[in-house]
Amino acid sequence: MTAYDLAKEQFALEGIDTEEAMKKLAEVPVSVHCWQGDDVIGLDGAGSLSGGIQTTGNYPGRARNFEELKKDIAKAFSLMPGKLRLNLHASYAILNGENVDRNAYRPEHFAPWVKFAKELKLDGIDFNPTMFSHPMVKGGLTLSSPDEEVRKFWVDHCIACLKIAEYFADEMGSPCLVNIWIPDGLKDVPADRLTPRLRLKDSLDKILACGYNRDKAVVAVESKVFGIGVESYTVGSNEFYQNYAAKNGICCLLDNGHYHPLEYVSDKIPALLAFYDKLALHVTRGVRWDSDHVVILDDEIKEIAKEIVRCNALDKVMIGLDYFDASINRLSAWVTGERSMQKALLQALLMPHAKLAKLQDEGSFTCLMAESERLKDLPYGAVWAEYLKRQGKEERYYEQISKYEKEELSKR
Ligand code: RNT
Ligand code: ZN
Repeated sequence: MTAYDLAKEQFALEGIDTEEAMKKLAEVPVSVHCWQGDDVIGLDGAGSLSGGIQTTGNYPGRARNFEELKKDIAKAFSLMPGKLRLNLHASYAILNGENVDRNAYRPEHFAPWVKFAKELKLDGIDFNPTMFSHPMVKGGLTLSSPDEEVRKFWVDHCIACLKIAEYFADEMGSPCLVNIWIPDGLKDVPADRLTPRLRLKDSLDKILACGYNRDKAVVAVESKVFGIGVESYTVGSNEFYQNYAAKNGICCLLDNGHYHPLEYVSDKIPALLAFYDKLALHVTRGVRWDSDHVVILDDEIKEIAKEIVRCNALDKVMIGLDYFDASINRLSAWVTGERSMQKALLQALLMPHAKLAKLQDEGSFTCLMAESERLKDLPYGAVWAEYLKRQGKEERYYEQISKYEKEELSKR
């Protein structure tokens, strides 16, 4: 008997079908962010990283152009199990020397990405307007700026992004998530908290009124608690966007680095699912703040995965990764994060949620705790190894990454 056969039997005793779990896992799309590969610098050369976000470290081998980024993504994706999507930022437009600014980007600027995504047989492409690292971010403000010209520029950018998203949806045969995140905020105590929010509201209204196709482009808004240099006030706060999304029939995107350290996105998922058909995630690992560390199999990611599974929301929660670590091999960062997400989902799929929920409802809390702790010892690892085997992936990926580092990254 193999380790998997034994594990299968052991899980069956708990009423869990490991085959079913692996089948479900293989169908859950995870959207992998392109920006881990080049420290969020982008390809449109508009400016150095701004917006209160930061990559730290200067591990050698950063992708410096489209060709290198594609090569790295292809290599990293080849080591990831499961169904993959590519999450692009508008700053990754392929302009080929054309003098065009972000307010006028067109689908053709992303055609090479579509070609690449098709070559990799990806499930779809997701998209993000890039409202940072650009001279039209004035005083740290974009969609909430008091400067009409600045606001219009970024409204037009978002509208351009919606057109590009429709193109992605058509080409890939899968709706494209368009996630709006802005860095707008203030370093010090505001004199007016309302007006910038009203301007943001008006900008969003203008964007949504452009007449985009809601079946093709799924718009989400991503809130934040604070950024570096914008510690005192964030225009697009959680309450602002949740209310905006609810009133306008769009989605919330929850980034688990964007809340106070004792607030948990795992708890927010079921709260929002009580009201929304869909919601989106940026899965990251905040260490003390929104530090964007690589996702590992820690307690919160397990809890997030559990909520998605036990709320029966695998088709409602759009899972995306968002972190950028420049202190370690960037491909390894990608693969470790994606595999951790998959592992967390697998563990969640291998839990007897109905039984545990029943214990909760019966008030059998002693039993609930004892059982929950006992279940932690089930042989998840054997099922994971079997899943990888069936996906044609090896358990160890470091060797391959280190080989790629020697042959490719070290020459950059
Ligand atoms: C920033 C947000 C945002 C970015 C990416 C690059 O705090 O998390 O999602 O990380 O868009
Ligand atoms: Zn994010």
